[in-house]
Formats: sequence, C-alpha cells, structure tokens
Amino acid sequence: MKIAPRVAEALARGAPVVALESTLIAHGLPRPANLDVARELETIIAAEGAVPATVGVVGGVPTVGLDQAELEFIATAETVGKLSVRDLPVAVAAGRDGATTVAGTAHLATRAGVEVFATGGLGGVHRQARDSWDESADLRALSATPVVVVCAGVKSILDVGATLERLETLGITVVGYGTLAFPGFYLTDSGHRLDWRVDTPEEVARIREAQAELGLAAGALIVANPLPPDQQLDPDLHDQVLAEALRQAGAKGIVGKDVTPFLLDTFHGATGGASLECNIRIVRRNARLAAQIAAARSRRA
Ligand code: PSU
Ligand code: MN
Repeated sequence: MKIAPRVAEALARGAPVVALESTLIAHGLPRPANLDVARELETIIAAEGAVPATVGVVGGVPTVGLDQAELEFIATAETVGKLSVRDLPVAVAAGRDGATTVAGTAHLATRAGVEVFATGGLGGVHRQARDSWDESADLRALSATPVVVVCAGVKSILDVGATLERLETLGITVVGYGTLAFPGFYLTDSGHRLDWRVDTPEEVARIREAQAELGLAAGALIVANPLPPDQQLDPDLHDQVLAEALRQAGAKGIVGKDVTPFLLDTFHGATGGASLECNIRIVRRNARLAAQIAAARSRRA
C-alpha cells in the first residue's frame, strides 16, 4: 500500500487528514466535471487546514493520497473498475486500476491511519431488496471499520427506511448535523427521523472519543449532513425521475454493482443536470465538514 508522503507526514505529527472516496468520481459523476470536482474537494479540505487523501488503486497499488496524475487517471481512464472491499485483493493481485467505494475507501483509509472521510451518499438497502437481496457492502463495512464518515444520508434511490433499520441492527451510530431529520441525499429531508443531533465539529469529535472509551471504536460514526432546503432537488421532480429511473433499470436488467451508477447517471440526464449540481453541492459541503471534524479531533488529541 502506498501512502502519499504529505499524508504520512501529516499523520505522523497528528495533523488533520480527510480521506475521499473515488467511486463517486469515476462512476458517480459524468466526465469532464468529475475531475474538476475531485480537485475542488481536495482544495476545500486544504482550505480548512486539513490534508486531503483521495483513495484508489492504481496498477494494483492501493493508494491513500492520490497525486495529481493519479487523480486525473482515476477520473478519466476507461480501465478503472469499481472496487468494494472484496474486490481489493483481486485488483491488487492482478495489478488492476480501480476507484474505491465507501466500503473500500473506509478499509484502506483505516489501514493508513486516516479516520475521517467524506462522501456524497452512503450505499444501503435497494428498493427491490426483498426480491433482489441488493444491500450495499457499505453497511457491513461501516459496522466493522473505525471511521467517521460525513454523508448526506444514504442515496435517495435506495429504501431509506430499510437502510436505517439495518444501520440500527448493525449497531452503527448515526447523528444528524444540525437536524433530527435524516437527509435524503438530493433532498434535505428523507422523511425519516433520527434520534440524535449534533451542531458542531467538536461534538462529533467528542462522540468519537466516547466510542473509544466505551470499546465501541471498531465501528463507524455516521454524520448525516443535509443540503439546505434552497439547495435541494425539487422533490416532485425527484420522485418523478426516480420512478422512471427504477423502471428503466428493471427493464434493462441492470444488477449488482452497476445499479447505483446506472440510477445516478439516469438521474443526471433526466433532470437536465439539476441532480448533478445537487450532488456536487453535497460533496463540497461534506468535504468541508469532514475537514472541520478532523481538525477538531486533532485539537483534542
Ligand atoms: N456518493 C455519491 N455518488 C456515488 C457514491 C456515493 O454521491 O457514486 C458511491 C459510493 O462509492 C458508494 C457507492 O459506496 O456509491 C455505493 O454503491 P453500491 O450501491 O453498489 O454499494
Ligand atoms: Mn449492490
């Protein structure tokens, strides 16, 4: 595994580091905007005084802290797969390239000693899961990986209620940032309530400490950070497009790891780019908050 020197140096002196996943870059956002977003997220994190570490696999080398050339490669090359935890050993053994999901990123970031990371929306239980059994490996990974993950809830293409139930079963702590309404990714409010709300990065840092004190630090802490209402996707448009996207996925027989990229891409097309703008706003906000949380953690350490 390769850890970028600037990341290793920051970790050694206890400075804040924020990991970023790369599946959202390679498979969740269209080109060429994806590369601009990937760079911008790193800039946002640096502006908050933290060191960004985008995670991916290049030529079989798991890398925490892609350099500029590697980031461009992951965002543009046709050979870049979508790697969850179980795919990592195969990609490494075969010398392949890949973008890492929330699950894959959390795993590699943890091994490098990076605790905080940012994404858009977590994976979870898909809407047809009763028949398809499609539940993201993100859930299992977060139950067993010691990370603080900042997200805008779970993707609204999913069964949000079922995902929250699974998070409860798996014992994964979830807090709303400035809200008790669980965010709905493109939507400010998924319609589901949370039990716990925090309002500052320091509170998040303190909860993470308490997890460690209680012997609960082996699992994740999910910080759900909603879009402000004036920045969300129009809820009526959202519901219309979602119904159509799910219909198309069924008609085309899309299954497995292709489901999420297909639905996101269909969304971006059918909303005339409005959902893409939302997705970009989500990841910008999450990157900033993750950096503030990492900074609060390192101040208290
Ligand atoms: N957030 C986004 N866009 C994305 C993802 C998250 O804004 O594309 C990715 C993450 O990498 C997450 C993955 O882990 O979608 C979930 O895929 P699946 O449902 O196949 O587990
Ligand atoms: Mn799946």
